[in-house]
Amino acid sequence: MRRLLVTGGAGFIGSNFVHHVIDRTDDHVTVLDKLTYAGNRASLDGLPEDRFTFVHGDITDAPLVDQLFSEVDTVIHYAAESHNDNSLDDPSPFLDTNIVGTYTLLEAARRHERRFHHISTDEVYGDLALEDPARFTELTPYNPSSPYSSTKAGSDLLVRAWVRSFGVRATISNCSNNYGPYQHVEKFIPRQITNVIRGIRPKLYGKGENVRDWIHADDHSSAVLTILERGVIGETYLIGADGEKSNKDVVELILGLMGERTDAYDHVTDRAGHDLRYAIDSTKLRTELGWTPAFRDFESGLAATVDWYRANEDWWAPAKDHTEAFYASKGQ
Ligand code: NAD
Ligand code: TDX
Repeated sequence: MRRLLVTGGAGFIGSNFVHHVIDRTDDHVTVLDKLTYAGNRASLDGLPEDRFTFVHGDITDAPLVDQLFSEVDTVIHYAAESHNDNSLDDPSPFLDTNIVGTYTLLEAARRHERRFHHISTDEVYGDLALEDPARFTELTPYNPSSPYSSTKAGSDLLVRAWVRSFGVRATISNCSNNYGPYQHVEKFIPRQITNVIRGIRPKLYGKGENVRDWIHADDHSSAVLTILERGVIGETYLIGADGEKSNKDVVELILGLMGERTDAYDHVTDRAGHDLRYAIDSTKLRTELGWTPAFRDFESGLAATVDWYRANEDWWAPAKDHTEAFYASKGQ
């Protein structure tokens, strides 16, 4: 039995990973989460008390981090400010959590000689042209566009430096866009699903031609568990499931699945510096570590996600009104 510390475990992907690990291993999991606007304790309901501990706290709190690192073997670092649009509004918490927070954890990993896995994003590589057949690989140069992605890029580089300079036993994964249940309504897919439930027309930034490479959060979790079990220290692994879709196609799919006319959406003000296209080549993870995604059909994964938001309004409704008020203030 390993003792795992999961930072950001009350967020969308971190909570998915906690359930994934509890269901498939004998490990004990401690979650450290600040419960920002994005964290939701209810996403961790139902976990067995003898295998799960929740600690409400901040990853920049060095004494607390030090104490928790002394009690575990392995740390999986999900905590972040994660939304590009918020980073354009106020970058400051992105610097604190994504940069200073990651630094605080790395120093503790170094002192306590703990195995560390850093969760990151394909956005560190910038964007690709729409018609370009190329995809990101582990060798693509870093070229982040937004305050969010630049702080994630900075955090990746800190991890690499702590591996090389101090021998910290760390791995990094950079994943494409996740979808599935328990995602905050500020993000694209849940925003549009909950808009339709509320009778609001979906909002597409600009022309809606931008492409994202969608992966189900369950597949992200299985990939991270694979890296923890078989990954090589110091290596970076890209995680993706060949799920490229334009935003327009996704909105039309959601509308169709929800029984609405597929043209019943609005074009709104584009995101500043909006990345055109992301696409992941996950050959390294698949061939070297033997990982494969379980979700192969985006439309059925999306249909199950629509069903989840229909059935779990109590989970998302408290955040919906002020999220929409924020977007409305920016013409989005
Ligand atoms: P999220 O915003 O849903 O969750 C973030 C969690 O971190 C929340 O529970 C929040 O309370 C917590 N947190 C924030 N600041 C903290 C702090 N200072 N101390 C402790 N906890 C803090 O984000 P998510 O979508 O689940 O993303 C998780 C990670 O995965 C992030 O590192 C993100 O960069 C990465 N990622 C996300 C995606 C995606 O599509 N969502 C894709 C690739 C990588
Ligand atoms: O209302 C919207 N309309 C719209 O057209 C919203 C909220 C978004 N969009 C567009 C912007 C993007 O092209 O949809 C696409 C997806 O937007 P987000 O859900 O905000 O995701 P993105 O900016 O691509 O970043 C996500 O994937 C990488 C996560 O939020 C990051 O945490 C992760 O690193």
